[in-house]
Amino acid sequence: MKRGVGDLALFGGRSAFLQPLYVGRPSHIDRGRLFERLNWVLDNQWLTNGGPLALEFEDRVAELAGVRNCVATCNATTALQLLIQASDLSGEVIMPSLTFAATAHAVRWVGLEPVFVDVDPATGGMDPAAVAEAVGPETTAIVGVHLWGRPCDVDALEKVAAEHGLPLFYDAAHAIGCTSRGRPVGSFGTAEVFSFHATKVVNGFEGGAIVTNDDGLAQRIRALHNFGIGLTGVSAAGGTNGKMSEASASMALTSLDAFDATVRHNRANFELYSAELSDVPGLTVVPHDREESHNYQYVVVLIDEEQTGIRRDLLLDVLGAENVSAKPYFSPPCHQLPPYSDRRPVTLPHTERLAAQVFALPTGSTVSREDIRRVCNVVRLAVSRGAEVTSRRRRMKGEQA
Ligand code: T4K
Repeated sequence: MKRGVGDLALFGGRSAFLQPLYVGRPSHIDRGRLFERLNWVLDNQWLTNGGPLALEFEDRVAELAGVRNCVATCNATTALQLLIQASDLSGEVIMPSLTFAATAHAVRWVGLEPVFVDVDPATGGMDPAAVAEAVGPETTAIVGVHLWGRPCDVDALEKVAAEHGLPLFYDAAHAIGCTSRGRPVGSFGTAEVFSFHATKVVNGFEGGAIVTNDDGLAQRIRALHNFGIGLTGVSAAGGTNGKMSEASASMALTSLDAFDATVRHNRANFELYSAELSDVPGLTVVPHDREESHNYQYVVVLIDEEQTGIRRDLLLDVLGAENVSAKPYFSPPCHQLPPYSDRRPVTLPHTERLAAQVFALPTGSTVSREDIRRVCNVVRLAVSRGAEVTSRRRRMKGEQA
C-alpha cells in the first residue's frame, strides 16, 4: 500500500507490479476445448475459405446480434472496408473523431473522405444534431461508433439517416453483447461491424464480422471477401481476401463459449473500480446503463485536470512507472491525427475535451481484485495529491535538464 507521493515508483518507490498489467490482455481461454477444435480442423483438412467452424461462428454471432446474416472476416478494419465497398458509395462519410483510427482509415482506404463531427459530451457518442448539420451534397453514408461499448443514440441517428436517404453503418468493434433499449447491438442501421481482435471480449486472435438484415448486401460482402468470386453485379469492385481462417474460428468459438463468464468477471471488475474510485474528486468512472446488457470490456475513466491538478498524461506516466499500462482510448482524436490533421482544421470541442481526459484501466479475466485494489491505490494517491505530483515531476525534469 502506497501512502505518500514519495512511494510512487515515478519518484523512486518500488513498482506496485513486478509484471506489466495491460489493458487488453486476452481473456482466459479453455485450452483443452481450443486444442480439440484445432485438432478437429487439422483432421478435417479444411483450413479456410468458408470452413465449417467459420460458418458455425457466423451463425452464433448472427443469433447474438439478432440478425439474419453474418460474414466473418480476418479483422474489423477489413470488414468496414468490405461493407463500404459492397455498398458502392462515393463521396464523404460522416463519423465521430473520437474513435480508434481504424474507423477513419478503413473509409479512407476505399477512397472515401471521412468528415468528423462532435460527440455528445455526456455520453461520448456521436451527436445526431451535429450529424444532421454536417450532411451535404457529397455525403454518401453515416458511420456511428458504439464507443467503449456504449450504444450510440440509435433512434436519433436512424431518423437523420432516413431523412436524408443515407445508409447508416455502425462500427461496433467494442460492443458485442451490448443492448440499446433491450435490442442487441448488431441489429441497428443498415449493417454493423464487430471486432474479434486479441484484445477484445471475444477474440479470434484476429477477426471481425459484418452483421446485417440486408440479404443482398450480405451476399455481395461474402463474395467480395473471397476475391469477388460469384459476383455478377458490382464485380467491377473486384474483391479482396478478407476471410476468417479455421484457426481464428476455433479461437473465436472457444472465446465465445466463455463470453458469459468473461462478462461476469468484467462486470465485477468494473464495479470494484467504480467503488474504489467513486469518491475521488475530479475522477469519473464512465458508467453503464444498468437496465441494458453490457460487456464491460473497457473500464474508462475521465480525469478533470483543473480539479485534480494533474494532467491525464502525467497520471499515465505515474501508472507506467508502477508497471500499469493504462491506455488513452482515444487520444489524439482522429481529426488531430495524420493524414486528417493535414486537411482544413476543424474544431470539435467536446471531442477534444474528452480526448484530453480519457484513459482506460486494465480489466479482463486475467485481472484480479487484488490487482484492481493496487491500481486504485496508485490512482487515488496520485490524483488526490495531484498538485504535489505535478510540481515534483516538474522539479525532477528541471533537475534532469
Ligand atoms: N474500430 C474501433 C472502434 C476499434 O477500436 C478497432 C480496434 C477497430 C475498429 C479495428 O478492429 P481490428 O481491425 O483490430 O479488428 C488495440 C487493438 O489492436 C485494436 O484492435 C483495438 N481497436 C484498439 C482499441 O486496441 P492498440 O494500438 O492499442 O494495440 P496494442 O498493441 O497497444 O495493444 C493494446 C493492449 O493490449 C496493450 O496494453 C497490450 C495488450 N495486448 C495486446 C495484444 C495484441 C496483450 O496483452 N496481448 C496481445 O496479444 O490497438
